[in-house]
Amino acid sequence: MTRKLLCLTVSCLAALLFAPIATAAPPPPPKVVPEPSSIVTLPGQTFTLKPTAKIVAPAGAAATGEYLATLLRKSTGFRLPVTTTGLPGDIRLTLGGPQSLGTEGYRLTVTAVNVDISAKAEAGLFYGVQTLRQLLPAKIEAKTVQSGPWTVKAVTVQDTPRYAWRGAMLDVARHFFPVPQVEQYIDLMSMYKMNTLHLHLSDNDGWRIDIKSWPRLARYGGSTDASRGPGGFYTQDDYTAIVRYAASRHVTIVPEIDTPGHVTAALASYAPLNCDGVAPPLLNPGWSSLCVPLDITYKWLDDVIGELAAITPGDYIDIGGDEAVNTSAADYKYFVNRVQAIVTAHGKKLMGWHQVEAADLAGSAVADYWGTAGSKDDEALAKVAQNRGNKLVLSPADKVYLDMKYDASTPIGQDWAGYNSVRDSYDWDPATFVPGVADDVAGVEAPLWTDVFPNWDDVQFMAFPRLPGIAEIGWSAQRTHSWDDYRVRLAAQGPRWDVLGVKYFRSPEVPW
Ligand code: TNX
Repeated sequence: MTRKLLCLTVSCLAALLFAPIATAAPPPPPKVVPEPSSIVTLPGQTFTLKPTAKIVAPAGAAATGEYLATLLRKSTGFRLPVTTTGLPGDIRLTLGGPQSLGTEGYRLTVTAVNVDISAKAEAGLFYGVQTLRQLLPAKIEAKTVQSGPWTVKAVTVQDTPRYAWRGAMLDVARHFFPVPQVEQYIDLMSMYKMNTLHLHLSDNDGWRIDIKSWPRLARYGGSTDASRGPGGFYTQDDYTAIVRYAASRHVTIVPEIDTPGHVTAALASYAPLNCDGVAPPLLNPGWSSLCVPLDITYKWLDDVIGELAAITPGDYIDIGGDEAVNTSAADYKYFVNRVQAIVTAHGKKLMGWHQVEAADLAGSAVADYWGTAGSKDDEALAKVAQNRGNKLVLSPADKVYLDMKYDASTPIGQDWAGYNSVRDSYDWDPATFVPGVADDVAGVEAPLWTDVFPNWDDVQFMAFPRLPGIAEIGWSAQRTHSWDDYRVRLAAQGPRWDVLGVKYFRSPEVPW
């Protein structure tokens, strides 16, 4: 009775009338990986890319404009000229926006009329383009002309990364993968807003970068691989091509020459590098070490690092430093200190696996942490890094090692760090993984060791679908973290990979 009476008032009747509209759930947000900081859908509006559309980009963003146009031209068949003035119906890139966007953040606004991406810097525009790509139908990824319509639901995205270092590592030493495959990896990682590719260029099984002053390293040391196959190496021009291609996708290359262990290919190539002056055979089984007391060791390293630094625009040279099983603790420390001086003399900063913290590192060094959860020795070295001001890149083996099997039924891969399911690789927080060092974490890295993967299909199968989860850990705010939500967004990537020809694992954890 009271209710009825109350509802005789105007406001109550109005409320009853409009209640269904006011409480209607907004359409679900589009499925983007990594999850943006904020994504709001504008109900009822859709943008359609027409054959007459242009890409509007100021001079400072012409490269991103061309990148986007190249991507869209293949599948739409549209001309999509890149110009500096636009009309309704165009995709417009603008350099500007609030300082809070930083160098990698962007704003993306899609209305029925235009698509607008703005950012403070070109990297931000590039990431806005990656988000737009995922808002378009999956067939936008096709290399041949497909039929539209090319629609995008209206949306406003504002997005900045959690961490500055979002990396992948590819081991091209155990098995060699030529330039086009590395470029494909760069394309796929940058699609998920990763910005650093660490290349493991040398190991026991092979030396993969030509060093002109020591030509046998690549020609002999690179002449086989962990499967006793033919191996291979990058010429310096090849490497430069990779560096340039990476830069065009806002990816920095960090080259690694693993020392003082993991060096059989080098020791086999040059007898004088051995303490006894005798070169071991290629693929000699067991642990190896450079000869720490010999002067030639440092002359050689100065040449190698000097040539590599000269063709590496990034700040870091990675000197490895892991598993120096055949080197005494005293020798190890002396060695890393000397190599650090060489790296510095060539204008670079040192990066290494976290064991390098046993030496006297400068504050600018970065440690790649590959310890597993709760490993006290490793955590102690992370503390050393923290006290020195060294930043940590987290690559925990029991979370993100992409050479670990997904589960017991995975036909290829390793399991010494356990199985890394799709969920495992996503469901962790870099701020708490190593206790007490949250502020010293620069970001994450997903290593793909190729000891047991001779084929590129194997690499793709191990990386996908785990790599995008690690990209999301690096990019997205912790408050957005949700496995239940993520697995649905991840599933939406499958059709894109199908079109791109990526050989991914159709994990039963993901609702494909
Ligand atoms: C450990 S992780 C290694 C690599 C192997 C990998 C295999 C690290 C720094 N060293 O040499 O390829 O395990 O999972």
